[in-house]
Amino acid sequence: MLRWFVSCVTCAMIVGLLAVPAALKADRKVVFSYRDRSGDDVGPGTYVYPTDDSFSPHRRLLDLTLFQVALENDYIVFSFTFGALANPWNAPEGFYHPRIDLFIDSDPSQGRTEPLRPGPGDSVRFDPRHPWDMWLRIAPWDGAALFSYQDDPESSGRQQGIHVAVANDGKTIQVSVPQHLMPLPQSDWRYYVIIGSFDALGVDGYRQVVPEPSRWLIGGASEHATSRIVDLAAPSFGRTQARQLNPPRGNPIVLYPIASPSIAWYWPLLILSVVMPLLWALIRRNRGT
Ligand SMILES: [Ca+2]
Repeated sequence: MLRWFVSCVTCAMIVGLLAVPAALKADRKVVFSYRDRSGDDVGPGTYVYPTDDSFSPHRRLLDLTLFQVALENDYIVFSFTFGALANPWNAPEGFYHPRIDLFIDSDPSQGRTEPLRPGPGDSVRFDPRHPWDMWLRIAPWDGAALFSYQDDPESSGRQQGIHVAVANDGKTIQVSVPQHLMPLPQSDWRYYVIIGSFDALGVDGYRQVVPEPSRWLIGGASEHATSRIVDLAAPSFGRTQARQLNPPRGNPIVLYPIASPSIAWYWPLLILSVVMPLLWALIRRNRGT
């Protein structure tokens, strides 16, 4: 009976592993997908939207719910889905509120552990094990550009050929980067997805966060380690958004990247595939068969 059970589990694992590539067969090939928690557009837990009517309904406009990376024709398409999008000032890209930074660690042997510019926050740092080497800056009014970690902070980055638009669902920002501007995404790439509130007059386009909200400023800042990050792609357990954005007093904010779901998904299977046969052998030995 036990042997039959172990055989079934092993077969299920093999079928599951084979099924993953088959699911990706489409014109647009999704190579990375990450669902972020809904309703956590509150930074470390205390942030509230500015009070001006242009931020109505004062929630969900900066709430990342899904991040995807896909290959389509000659482009790498980065998609950021929000609880809602609005365009009260008629930006040509079709959205106004989100100010998105995507930092990519494609090669752990090189990169930076702090942002090229202090937009996300003066004390924001990145996991030293995963320094970023590419930065995709996204903002309305032609604010999208691709940078390398070796660029000068005053550099304008690479903008030519990058397209930014809102998808038909009305709540997804799609950024298409020509494949000649960056290498093809690999399964071991790590991503830092940072969401702030766009402000043309802010620090690199990030709206300021202060203790009390005002017509144009976000409220809820604490006395220490305040960032301008309203939402962050982060797990619901362990290194959560609240935990990353609330460091112990006197310490910098350290961000941790999200990894390919395939890596996270395979680990339990690999462990199971080792543990189950060992368990089976142990039981057989104790039974003396
Ligand atoms: Ca979210």
